Parts: sequence; C-alpha cells; structure tokens
Amino acid sequence: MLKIYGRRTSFNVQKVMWLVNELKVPHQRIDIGGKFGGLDKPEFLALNPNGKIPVIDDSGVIVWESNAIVRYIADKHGKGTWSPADPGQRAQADQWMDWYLNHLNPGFMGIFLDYFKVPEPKRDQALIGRHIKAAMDAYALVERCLEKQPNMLGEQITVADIPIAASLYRLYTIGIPVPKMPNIEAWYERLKKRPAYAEHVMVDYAELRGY
Ligand SMILES: N[C@@H](CCC(=O)N[C@@H](CS)C(=O)NCC(=O)O)C(=O)O
Repeated sequence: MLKIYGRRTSFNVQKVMWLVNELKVPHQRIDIGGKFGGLDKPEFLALNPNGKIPVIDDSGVIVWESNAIVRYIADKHGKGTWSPADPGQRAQADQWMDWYLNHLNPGFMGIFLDYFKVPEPKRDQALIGRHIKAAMDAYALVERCLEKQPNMLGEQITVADIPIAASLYRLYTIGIPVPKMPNIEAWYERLKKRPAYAEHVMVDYAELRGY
C-alpha cells in the first residue's frame, strides 16, 4: 500500500492528500514532522536526506518533493484526467507547477513565515509588504488565466491546478488584505465543494503559529 509520510497540517503534504483522495488511491498516512518530530531520525533521513515532508513509499518507489509526488500519482492513477495524456498539455502542467515554485511560492511562504509565524510587535512590515506584493503580482497572472477557462489548463482540473489551488485556503484565511480577484474567488468557491479539497486542504493551521 502507498505510504505517505507527513502531518496533515503541512501545505506540501496536503497537495498529495488532496490528489490521492480525488483518485481514491488506497494509502496510509504516517504522522511525522511538526509537533510529531522524527524528521531528523536516521530511518527518515534514509528516505529523504533533506529531512522534509512529504515523502512517499509506493512499494519501494521512494519519492520526495511534493510536486514530483503529485505528478507520479497522477501519471499512475489519473492518466487522461489529472495527468494530461497529451504531451503538450502535460508540459503546460509542468510549466504551471514550476511557475508556482519560482513565482508564487516565495511570496506566499514569505507571508506565512514573516507575518503568520511572527507576533505582531516583532513583524517587519516593509518585508511583509514586499511578500504580499510579490504574491499578489503572481495571483494577478492566475486571475487573467482564469478569465477564459475554469481551471489553469481549461475545462479539466489537472495537476497544474494543485499547488496554486491548494494555496488559496491559506490566502483567504491567513489575515492579510487580498485584492478583489473575481475569477480566483469563483474558482475557490468551486474547489471548496470538492470533498477531497475540503477535507485535506482546508485544514486548520493555527497550531503552526508557534507563539
Ligand atoms: N519543496 C519541498 C518542501 C518540503 C517542506 O519544506 N516541507 C515542510 C512542510 S510543508 C517540512 O518538512 N517542514 C518541517 C516539519 O514539518 O517539521 C516539497 O514541495 O515537498
């Protein structure tokens, strides 16, 4: 059975949990990381030398890096749906997943680390302002893409959507001002109706505040 290592409050674990539940892949999730600890144990470092979650063990196939795990699971269990069968569309899915890591994630993670995890008197407002601007500039591009289609690649929801869509729960709950983006808001409303998204992405993360 597919083993997924990682606590359910981890944003990167949530991408994987969302997909395996959409595709109804039998799996076992093991609580590790965060308050559970265990990432520095030799047996875990043997699975992922980075000491990070998620990691999967699929009958001996070990994969780390959440986006790589998502593509592996979609290729294996969702070819033609979550993983586009057409090589061009598949490359465009990779394009959005790489774009997410390089262009959206830095601002998004900056907000999480420098705003959410820092008590108000200690916050560096100028730094937080730069993170918000970087993230909103990236979301503006997503907003334009969704003007003409319901998901990042078109009608079908695919792996291209997973990182960006998973970020929306925190975007709209973390407490920062978010400009009006009607296409993203409508997308988020549709995502919230997906049981796997509601259960595995919309996970309370107050315990990660750390103060
Ligand atoms: N680029 C990696 C990032 C992995 C990562 O930073 N994971 C975080 C959780 S989201 C982690 O392991 N944090 C330490 C912990 O949970 O204790 C991925 O996408 O999988």
